Amino acid sequence: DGSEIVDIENYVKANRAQPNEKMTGIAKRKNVFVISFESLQDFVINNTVDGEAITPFLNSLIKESYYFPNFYHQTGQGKTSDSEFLLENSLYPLPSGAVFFTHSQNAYHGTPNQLKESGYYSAVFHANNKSFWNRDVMYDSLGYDHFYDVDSYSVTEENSIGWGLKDGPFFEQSIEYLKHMPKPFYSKFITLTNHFPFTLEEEDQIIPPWTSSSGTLNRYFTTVRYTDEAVKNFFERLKEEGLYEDSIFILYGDHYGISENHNKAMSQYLGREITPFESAQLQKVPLIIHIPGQKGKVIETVGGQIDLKPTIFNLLGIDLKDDIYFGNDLFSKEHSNAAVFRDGSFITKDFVYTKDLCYEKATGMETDIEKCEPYKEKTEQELHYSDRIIYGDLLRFFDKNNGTDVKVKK
Ligand code: GP9
Ligand code: MN
Repeated sequence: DGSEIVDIENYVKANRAQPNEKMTGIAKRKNVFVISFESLQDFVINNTVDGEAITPFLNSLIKESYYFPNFYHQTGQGKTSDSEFLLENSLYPLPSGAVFFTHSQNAYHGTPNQLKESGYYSAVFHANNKSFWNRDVMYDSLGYDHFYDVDSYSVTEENSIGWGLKDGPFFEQSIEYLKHMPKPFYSKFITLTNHFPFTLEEEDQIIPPWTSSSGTLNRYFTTVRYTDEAVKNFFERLKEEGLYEDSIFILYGDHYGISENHNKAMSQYLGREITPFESAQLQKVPLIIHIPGQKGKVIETVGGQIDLKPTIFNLLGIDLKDDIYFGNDLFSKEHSNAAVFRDGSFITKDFVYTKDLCYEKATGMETDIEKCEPYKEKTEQELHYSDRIIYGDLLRFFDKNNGTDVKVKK
């Protein structure tokens, strides 16, 4: 029924952080580039392997961007699609299965739909089959105007590896479409080369694979380095085409790339044991918000992909008002400074809760479970409410959004 939505409405209202007013509208009517980096974890940022920088371009971009070193992925079995779901709705993906498959026909207040009311055109760029992760259906529900899928790209044996078109030609071929795109636009680019099993031909290897016992981790550094270069070239091309100045760039990792099966090699690389406490911290993915003309700043707030949408909307100066969403503006002083994982684990400023144990963040030492208890209850409540919205298709009872005409299906 519709009454459950009232409880949820009250919960999100009570947990709403006032967005940072200094940031409100600083990117008003700018084009938005979201770049979702396949399997990019934060530990490679500002780091080296055998003396070579792994992400030299991102490292330099960070110096002129807002960088969030305590930002976490919150995905489940839906992997990339879950990160997209978090981005577009500020709702959590499901505890099992992929919401892109199981609930693609629900009523959503997707970012593309909502931005339409402010005159934005929206497009996704991803060189895979359109039906992978049921994207073609879900993108309609979210309100995307166009999906540049694999059929929009010239894919040959030479320009492909592993999952398909390499990131270099992917970005290069996207330029032509961008040149003719109605403005302002909201665009999302999903990279592919840095996907397990992280294969790359020798001629594309800017740094060689590492030498640990895990071939997966060894190759990972090489494919991350490749994608970093591809994005560097993309930025150069955007500048050449006059598409850079009037735009903002939201770059983030979609989820982990190196699973716990590679703990031995990871521990060799990081020089410390990979405990459950460390494993939780390894779920950090980079978040870089680049606004041309703005100085660089590191923002230590603990947050996650659930926060992307309200953060972006505040930068664009579009008020989400009383809409139902669980994230908060990452620039807000009132942000809870916490990130909830899909399995019920969570990280706050002071604690890490994972595998039924509570750890002190500063020391990594196990501590009284009571210290984590209040956050544990809130985490469970929040995940439960988000799940209820999806299972009950509850947003169909709730079409309030900023007084705008959000499409409500059925
Ligand atoms: C597939 C790409 C990778 O199109 O998004 O998906 P993943 O396996 O990471 O979910
Ligand atoms: Mn992925």
